[in-house]
Amino acid sequence: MNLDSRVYVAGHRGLVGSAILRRLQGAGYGDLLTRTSGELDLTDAREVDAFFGEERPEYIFLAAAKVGGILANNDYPADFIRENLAIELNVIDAAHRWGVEKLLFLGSSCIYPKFAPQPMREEHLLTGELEPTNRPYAVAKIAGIELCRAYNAQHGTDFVSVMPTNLYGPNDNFDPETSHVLPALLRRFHEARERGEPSVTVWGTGSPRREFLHVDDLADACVFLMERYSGSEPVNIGVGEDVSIAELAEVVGEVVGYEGEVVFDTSKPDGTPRKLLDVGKLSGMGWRAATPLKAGMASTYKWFLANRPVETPE
Ligand code: GFB
Repeated sequence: MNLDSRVYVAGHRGLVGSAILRRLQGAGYGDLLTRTSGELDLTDAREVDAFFGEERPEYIFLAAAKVGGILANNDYPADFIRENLAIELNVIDAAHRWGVEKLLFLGSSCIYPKFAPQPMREEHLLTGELEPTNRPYAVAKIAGIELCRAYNAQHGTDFVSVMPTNLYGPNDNFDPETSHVLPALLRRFHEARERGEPSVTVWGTGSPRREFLHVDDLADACVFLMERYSGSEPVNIGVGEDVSIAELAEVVGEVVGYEGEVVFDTSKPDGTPRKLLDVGKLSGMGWRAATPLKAGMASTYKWFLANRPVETPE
């Protein structure tokens, strides 16, 4: 991939897609292609085929997906599997038929088995039962990885898959119910401090452990791999260390400046106890994440304050 390659970033308005677009623009890539979901419905095969025929992208970052936190996955299982399968099948098949040079597919650390050995290596995929709260999403994402592998084997395509850990950063979803834990707690602690609430609730027991990668680091790793890696084995992208949800809540409290009590709501699910990635494969290629958690969280909080929906007084 070079600076005048025609690069399509699918899902450019989302957390991952917007970071990849920022990274490519910053590096001087001059022929970038984007479409909003209103302009192009990636779940519609005919629309996708017409788009590929007109625009002829050469490289594709497939960051478009239906994503959400543990409750969203629990509440809308059919949407998560249907939309993600449709997007993957349409884009990967069209990429082959229209002779795309290379495609990078985004998997996720939550598609590894619920009790995979920790830290999880790429070969642990499909070696055990999945976490029930997001199994539909996980099966769809595993299908995407298998689509890339099968097209590479049968058609000689160059479609690679990456497995990012839990992500955070600008353009994340901060909705209290459907978001992931880090943005959800940033917003909840912020509102608790603004309203002078004596305590703030964190879901679950606080004991699950999670690894957090800033999305700008992920974008950098995706461009790094698009330029240097070919193969059908997925590549983990993470920071190589994790924190408990309770420890995360402490850091959120420090960043937001909230000093009230943290209460754990054990009626909410914990999900997978731990999902730390083994990042040996990627670090062996010479890439490491650059953003420490507290610094990344502080910059994300600043972004949230500048972009949060202004609360209209009743
Ligand atoms: O971030 P999260 O929703 O996703 O939950 P997963 C992580 C942990 O944070 C769980 C706890 O143990 C939650 O119980 N948690 C505490 C909270 N407070 C909150 C809160 O206010 N909101 C949320 N959302 N969690 C997701 C998958 O699993 O990982 C997705 O469901 C996706 O498919 C994502 O792949 C990367 O890390 O448990």
